[in-house]
Amino acid sequence: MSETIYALASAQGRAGVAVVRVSGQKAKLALSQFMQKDVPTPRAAKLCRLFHPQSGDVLDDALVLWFVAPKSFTGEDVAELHIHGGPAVIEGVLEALSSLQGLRLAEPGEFTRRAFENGKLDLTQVEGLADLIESETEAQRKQAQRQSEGELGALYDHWRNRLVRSLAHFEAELDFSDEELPEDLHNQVIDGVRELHGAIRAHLADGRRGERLRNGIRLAIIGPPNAGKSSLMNVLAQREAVIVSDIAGTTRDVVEIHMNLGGYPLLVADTAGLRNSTDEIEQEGVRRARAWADGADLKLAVFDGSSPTLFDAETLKLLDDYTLVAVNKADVLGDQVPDSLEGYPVLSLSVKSGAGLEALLDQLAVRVKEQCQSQSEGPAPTRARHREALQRCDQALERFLSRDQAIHMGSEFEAEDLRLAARELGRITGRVDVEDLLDVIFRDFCIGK
Ligand SMILES: Nc1nc2c(ncn2[C@@H]2O[C@H](COP(=O)(O)OP(=O)(O)OP(=O)(O)O)[C@@H](O)[C@H]2O)c(=O)[nH]1
Ligand SMILES: [Mg+2]
Repeated sequence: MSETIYALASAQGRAGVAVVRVSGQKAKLALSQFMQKDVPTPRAAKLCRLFHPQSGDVLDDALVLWFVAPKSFTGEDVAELHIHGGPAVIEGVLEALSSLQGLRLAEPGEFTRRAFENGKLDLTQVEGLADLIESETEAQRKQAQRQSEGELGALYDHWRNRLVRSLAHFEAELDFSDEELPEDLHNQVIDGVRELHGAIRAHLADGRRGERLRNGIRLAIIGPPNAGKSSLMNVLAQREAVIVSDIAGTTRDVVEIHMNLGGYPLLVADTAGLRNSTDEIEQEGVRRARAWADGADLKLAVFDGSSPTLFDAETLKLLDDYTLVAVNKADVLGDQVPDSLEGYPVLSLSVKSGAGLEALLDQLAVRVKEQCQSQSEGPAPTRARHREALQRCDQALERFLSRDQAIHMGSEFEAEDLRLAARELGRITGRVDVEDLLDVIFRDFCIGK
């Protein structure tokens, strides 16, 4: 019998309401002792006075919810106490719970672990729930919500079931004679696996959109010194986040800010102006600028409209398909800003007057959306863990299919590849071989901390 656990389910600190959750076989006894009467009707809020089970002192007036196993978050009997959210009230209730025999404080993530172990959630749903709690923008919330509802897990389960069926048919071929099996079974298995392989390939070819949306798009502002990169950064941050000056080479460190652009999360970095310098610290700044730009999802190249060279060579070298080009200080240049540069459309910008800023943000929003939005209707993998398992599944299917064409006969060897592929899909949802994954997934999970 697992122990009964309790913990503050809401955040630490003062608030109007705090929620304490109790889960396990002793939850019913604990709740009735707190209420000094029978537990209320399940799944209906009940306002009642809570007493200390030992001293009989009044603890608080609370809204109590009672859930009977298995219809609860953890799948066990669960009591939820919605108490006043002051530190002393919370402390008093937790202390009173600790005074009851057979109850103990939950480990971080333990409620969710029990929900998983009792089959209430699969691993992708657990991750989706964690992402929902972490989500900061609308698009992130939507993705996390879909995942926590089980959309991604259901897809992988469906694929896994198809593979297991193919495997069963394939193994039947090894064990039975041709006369005992339906005609053309072999080809049916191969066709089914080939089709599934294609679907997994397409799912993987999503350009990491799900992962990007979860982590936020990394945007590097690059360009020559004095172009107005830090000035632009401050406008985006809506505060004086970085130092601006007319001395070329002001910014040295990479400074990052989080931004919500039309519901999509953006991590924007202001970087040192790119130039060859003899100053050791500036050299390091330029090195860091290049490194950040190298790992960025998008780059915004800002050129100095007041500079005689305008398009400096160091920045030109870094332009690629994921770069937006802007010429700043249009207030100085006026209509001399060219429309395009080496095939890149050029945005005319004046951070000082605000001209062109809106167009820049619009263009940026389009690019960010492109990088996050799935091209297919279905859900996208949202973690490296999903992608890596899918890649191993893809490789196993690839081996299976290429070998079959060469030999065209079933063998134990080939069945093993199908088994491997199914196992990799199972690892994503936690259907098989999960022990080594559990700790990693639950460790940082904050529900029930
Ligand atoms: N006229 C004009 N000046 C600007 C504009 N934007 C920025 N500046 C000025 O250009 C100078 C350099 O601005 P910064 O934002 O520090 O430039 P930076 O690109 O960060 O420069 P480094 O950090 O040295 O690489 C400052 O004096 C700004 O006030 C603009 O749109 N028009
Ligand atoms: Mg700067």
